Amino acid sequence: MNHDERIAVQTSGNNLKNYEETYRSFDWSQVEKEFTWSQTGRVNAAYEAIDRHAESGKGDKIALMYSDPSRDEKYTFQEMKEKSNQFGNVLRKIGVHKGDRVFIFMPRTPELYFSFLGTIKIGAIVGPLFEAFMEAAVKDRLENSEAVALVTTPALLPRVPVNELPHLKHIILVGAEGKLDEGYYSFEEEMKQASTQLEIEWMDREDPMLIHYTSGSTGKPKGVLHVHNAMIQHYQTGKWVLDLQEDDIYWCTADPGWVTGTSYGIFAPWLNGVTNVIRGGRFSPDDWYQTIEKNKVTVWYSAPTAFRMLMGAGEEVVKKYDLSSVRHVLSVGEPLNPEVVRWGMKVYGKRIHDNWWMTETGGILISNYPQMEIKPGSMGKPFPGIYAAIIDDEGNELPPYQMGNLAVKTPWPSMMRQIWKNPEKYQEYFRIPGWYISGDSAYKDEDGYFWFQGRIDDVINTSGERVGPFEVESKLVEHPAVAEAGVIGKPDPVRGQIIKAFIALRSGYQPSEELKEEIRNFVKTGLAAHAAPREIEFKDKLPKTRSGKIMRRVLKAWELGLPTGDLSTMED
Ligand code: 6R9
Repeated sequence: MNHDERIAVQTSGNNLKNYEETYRSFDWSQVEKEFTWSQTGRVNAAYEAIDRHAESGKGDKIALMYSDPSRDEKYTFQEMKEKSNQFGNVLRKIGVHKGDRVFIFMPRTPELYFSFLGTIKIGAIVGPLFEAFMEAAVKDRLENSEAVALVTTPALLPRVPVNELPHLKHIILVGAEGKLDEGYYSFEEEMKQASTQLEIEWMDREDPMLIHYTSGSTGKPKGVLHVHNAMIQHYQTGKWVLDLQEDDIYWCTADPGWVTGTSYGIFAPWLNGVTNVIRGGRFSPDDWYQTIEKNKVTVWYSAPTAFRMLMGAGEEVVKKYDLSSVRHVLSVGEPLNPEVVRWGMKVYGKRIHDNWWMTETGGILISNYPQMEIKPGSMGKPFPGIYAAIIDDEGNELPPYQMGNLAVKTPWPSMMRQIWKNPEKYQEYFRIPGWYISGDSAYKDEDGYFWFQGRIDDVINTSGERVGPFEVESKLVEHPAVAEAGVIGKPDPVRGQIIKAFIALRSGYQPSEELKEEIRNFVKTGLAAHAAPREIEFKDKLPKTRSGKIMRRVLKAWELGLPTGDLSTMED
């Protein structure tokens, strides 16, 4: 990586005036006075996100602008308040209580958001699932969480093995027709009968709120539990990282099945009282740019996989649309290749601000801020109130440029509070006292920017040289023939490991031995001889998660003929 390449500050963010100074002086207790518990000692994140604005003069402001190929709807904060109240009443009527788990398994539609907020309002714990999950994935999650209620659609219902889930008593169907069996309810009918007034369940800030399942490299998916207190972090990162301001039109492209789609697709924008754009349906470059143009999106939060696909679709598509409303662009989920950052500058005339966090961290911990120079390829610097470091396996902090465990001093407001019914797994993250161990490897440069290298188990050791797969992948995608690349270490009797690259070619390029040689030389001359992949295999597609992460562990398992582990989050 080039540690000296910098992109100067260009959007002058209004919210965080001076990063360094704020970093020195900020502490989280400064945020708490925003919320009801500063007066009452009790709180509810859904109330703070929606009702608080409806009750303080913003009732008529648009909260949700929803569109998909067949629907186009807008809801004000007042309407969101009423709809979520109604749903809360529906749950109470059928006998759902505080602390019960309510899962939502349906496409991104307004009903998903009403249900999500209504569940939280009555103090139940919400669990959003990707609509693309198949039966085994749905079953694992509902079984482990012992969910009592599920919101879904008739089309998805066949993937819910109801008879094998003894705890699941209530199924609320969105869009059902005709008479329903006992235990099944029509969302529309129940909502019609429900009052728009609701007694909010006032919670302790440490009460559970949300479960996201996330896959590790082995075993079943883990249920990461978040509490109401997380809102402090959602709110403040919304201010300083997303740079949300009163008149913003904000679009986060993530599905609520992924943590980005809840922390930053629901909480951060609404806690800040900002208009939130939600787009259902599938990805297509034209539809996406059109969404920006039509809604006059000002802040756009997406992921490297999407930016790479947009880059692949080329500049001509961009020219068809007016994207001039966009002020601030952000990315999370995977390393953001420098090439993509440069492309963003060239084509959008905007910096793409990378940031780093995880399902387990609940909110952004490291980021590039609008007021800061960007070093392409770096995830940026720790958020005020967060102390991040590179440590060795004994907990010693390492000097600049040494690769090690990316770790964070505990606690912070949105840190997970449990792995559902799995305390041993939870403890593994905190095995070095005082630290959360992320499982990512990274290093820090002398200016305090963090550089991602890979998951700890992805880091390659070839002839004694440690190579981060991301660095090699980033060089590979700079080659004009390469659309995407996944790099793994393959066991080798002489070198320990050799570097193997799986490559999806851009359209118009044919696999050939000459091309392999050319790509290998490109890395050799552009990065380092020891970092050049000795083996290259062309693939039509690389295995990816639904949130767009290249699944290196799957590539590795394929290569070694080993079991691939849990694949429920893999894209079709
Ligand atoms: C929010 C989210 C977490 C893992 C994380 C890391 C990778 C996320 C990244 C990044 C490089 C970034 N990751 N952001 N890698 N640069 N800016 O993605 O949560 O789905 O739980 O994934 O994603 O490996 O440990 P989650």
